[in-house]
Amino acid sequence: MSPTTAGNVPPALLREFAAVVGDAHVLTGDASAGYAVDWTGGFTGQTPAVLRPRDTGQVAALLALCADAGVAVVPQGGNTGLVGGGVPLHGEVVLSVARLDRLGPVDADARQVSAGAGVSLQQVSDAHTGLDLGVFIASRHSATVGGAVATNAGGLRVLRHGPMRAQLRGIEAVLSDGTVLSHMSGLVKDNTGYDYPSLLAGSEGTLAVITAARLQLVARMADPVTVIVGADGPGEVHALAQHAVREVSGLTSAEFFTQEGLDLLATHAGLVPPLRPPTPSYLLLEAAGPGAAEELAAVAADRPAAVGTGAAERARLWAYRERHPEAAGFVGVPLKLDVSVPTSRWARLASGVVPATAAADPGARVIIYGHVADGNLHVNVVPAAPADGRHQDAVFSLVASLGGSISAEHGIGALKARWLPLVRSAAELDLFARIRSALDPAGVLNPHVLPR
Ligand code: 2HG
Ligand code: ZN
Repeated sequence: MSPTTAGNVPPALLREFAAVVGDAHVLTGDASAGYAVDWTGGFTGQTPAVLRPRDTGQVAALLALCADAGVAVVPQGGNTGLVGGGVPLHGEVVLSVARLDRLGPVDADARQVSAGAGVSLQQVSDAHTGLDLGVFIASRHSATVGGAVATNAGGLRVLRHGPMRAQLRGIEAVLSDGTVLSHMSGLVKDNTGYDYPSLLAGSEGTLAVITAARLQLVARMADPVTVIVGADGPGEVHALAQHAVREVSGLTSAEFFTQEGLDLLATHAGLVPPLRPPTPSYLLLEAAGPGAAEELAAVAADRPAAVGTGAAERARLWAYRERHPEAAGFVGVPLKLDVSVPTSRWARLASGVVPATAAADPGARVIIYGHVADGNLHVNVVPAAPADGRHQDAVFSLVASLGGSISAEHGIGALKARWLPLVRSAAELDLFARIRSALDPAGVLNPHVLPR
């Protein structure tokens, strides 16, 4: 049976949902609208109901009802995703994990904490004065643990701590038939079978609904220093970033952006440029610990630079990079293309992607920025020509020719499913489909994300 779509949820099933979570937590009509559109406004769907369970038992009961009825479900966290993977584009029921918001005590010896899927990343970060979450993303106040694990979120400190999967020491999740899986002891050494928490990280809601995670924490940064260095272009940014990776022992971030993005932020968000005169490209570096300021100064050498040490000054410098996701949105609805290549080819990608996009759509506005030490570039395109796939064709072909990936940290979602064969073999896609049908035989979990 193929899963049910929009409007086809019978009233009797809505009553069964309400018997599990209470009437107040089955949202329909206008109350559900905010859950059906993504942050960019680029993905708008519709849903017969938004379900807001309070605990894992309720998630299990709801999923069992949906699987029995063949009703498709889109799990949703903070709804900060950028590839349409968390919104009901085909009339699915939305299962919001927002109310799974229990944050356990921090185990200071293990440096770990258990967090419900609805806890925000900022709340995890705030859980202990001396410890922090290794994953740091601009949407951390809204993005949830469940969504960040499900998409294997990356962000601004991956070069130091890795993505969300690397923070994962255990998971609790519910399969589509209502089976609860729990492995939350957080043991560092535990070779007792398949590492399914790792498999669920990055599964984009297609294999199970993540209800909680056991997370490794890292030492909070001591005396961080932030610097923005002006550069001629991607080649120089890459060389400077590599220098920093080699020589700055406490390096946590190496972030790239351009004058085009800054111009938009200056015009539409009132940001005062960080350096005068402006330069074509910028590299933001952050490091912590003894000697950080001197080591960063040695990388910047005699280039134009702005330095921040106190919290307010660092926040001011970070705003130039952290507000870049908003920049393209000031002039249209952007396509958010998140790609990566081997780090040594990053400058070729950054220099080639704007002309490649212009060849497909000369009027398109293209803003690039990203995580240079990870080989990860964000290509934000505001199309002038119809957004019929030509922009993805142009960008993803270049990426594939450089041996790269069409999704570095945002996932495949609805935006990129069509292009997955560019970077994954038929044998791999077949394996994905076999894993998927083993875990979700009813085919109800996010059926339009990733290939079946
Ligand atoms: C970032 O690095 C995020 O700021 C968002 O991954 C990127 O909006 C985007 O394209
Ligand atoms: Zn990013």
